[in-house]
Amino acid sequence: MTLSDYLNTMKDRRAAVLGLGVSNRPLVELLLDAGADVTVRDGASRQALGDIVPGLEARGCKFVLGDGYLKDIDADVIFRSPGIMPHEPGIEKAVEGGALLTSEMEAFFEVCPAPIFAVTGSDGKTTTTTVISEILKAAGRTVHVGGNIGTPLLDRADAIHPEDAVVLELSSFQLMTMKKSPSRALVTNVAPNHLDKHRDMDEYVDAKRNIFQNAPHPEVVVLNADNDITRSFAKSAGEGVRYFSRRDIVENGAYCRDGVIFCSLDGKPERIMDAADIFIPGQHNVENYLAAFALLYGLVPVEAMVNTARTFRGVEHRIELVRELRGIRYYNDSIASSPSRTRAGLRSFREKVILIAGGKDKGVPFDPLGEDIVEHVKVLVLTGLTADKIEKAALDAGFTGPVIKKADFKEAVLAASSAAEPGDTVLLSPACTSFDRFRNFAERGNYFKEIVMELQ
Ligand code: UMA
Repeated sequence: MTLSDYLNTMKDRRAAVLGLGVSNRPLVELLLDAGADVTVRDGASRQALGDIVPGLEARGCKFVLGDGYLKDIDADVIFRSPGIMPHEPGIEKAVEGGALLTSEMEAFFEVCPAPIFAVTGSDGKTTTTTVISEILKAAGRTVHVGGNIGTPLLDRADAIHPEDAVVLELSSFQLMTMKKSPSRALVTNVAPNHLDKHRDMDEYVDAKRNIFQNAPHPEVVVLNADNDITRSFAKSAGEGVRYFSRRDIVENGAYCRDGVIFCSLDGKPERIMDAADIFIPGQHNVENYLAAFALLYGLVPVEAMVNTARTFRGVEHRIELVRELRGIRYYNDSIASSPSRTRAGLRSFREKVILIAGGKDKGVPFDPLGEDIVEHVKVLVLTGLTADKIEKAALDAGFTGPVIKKADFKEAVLAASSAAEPGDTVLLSPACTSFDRFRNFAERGNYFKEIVMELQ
């Protein structure tokens, strides 16, 4: 089915769009263009959603906002945002009444003409998703990257060709109600996560498993052999199971032995490269490459895998290694403009880091970030309008390390650098937007890189 076919089925139908965030904004436009009767429901206020509301109202879109936004959903089709759980009573009631529950991502699976390579997992999925897309590009494919990584693709489906490749990062929230499987699927690892949203760990694990469970199964399903939960997925993953492992030799998939990476199919190993030649540092990145290699081995030339690993420097502004100076590594994670993104950034380092955070307040609480600061931060350097709030969250959570506050961004970076010793990691991951001092996160990240490159 093409996107136009899909949208034609929505003409004159009642569509309830739950949540007007990143995923659903382009969807609402498409549905209005298609002549659907659209009602947006969002827990946020009209004021918080901003200018977009009057613009859509002028086009006939209806709104139910604030408390009670999921009450009395009267719709043929419900499009759920990832952050709104399908077991909300209002949604369950509407589904019992005959409404079809779907999402922007599920609609994309219906209409996508190209093979989909989908990645999920508790950690490492963004880097692995990006590495897969880079390898496919190196192999000459036109690649479209989206999903939880931040880009909805539904409105671009018409520009995707069958010979292209689509690489998606999928969260448990997106997978919960998924009814189709991708062409190739990868689960990096599963560890407790998002238990504030999911009813329990089983629901979270089931959501992850749903990346490959729908028939037909993917032709290849890559699982982490070193992770008990994903290893146990093999029995329900169909015929195409491959593994990746840093510990053991695997018959099908990718593994690392004495610092050398091998890929293997039916027990026939091929030497791929030395793990030390992977440009982006850290054992977790060796795992990310093993996972990507296991997914793509046999489909792309080995040369494309090796060249990518040797040269890909990471995603700009996303845990981007800027420089190593006197044994101190500087990372730019300026894209982390919310506490949840900074928490994810912190968790991608094994060692405690020197964190530079702060910026403009979005009104999101910093308390959960406080816990991660206790666990993952050695020295906390704060700058910007939110410095006091982040300090309070860290101290309330029990942080006992040094806190350095500098009003000036450059001084904050220099202070972080002075506090660092050989072997340390300095991470800019602000947990806030940049709008108190910069035009956007890219400007902030570039300025950080400039300061770091000038360090003597
Ligand atoms: N909303 C409600 N009620 C709720 C939750 C949200 O009304 O219970 C409303 C909010 O007011 C907001 C709207 O729903 O206006 C949308 O919010 P959302 O955050 O659910 O969805 P999107 O903005 O569409 O963003 C989602 C992902 N967010 C979540 O899964 C929570 C984004 O991942 C993703 O990049 C985007 O879709 C792209 O399609 C973010 C994330 O933190 C980065 N993901 C989690 C993670 O990576 O750990 C899963």
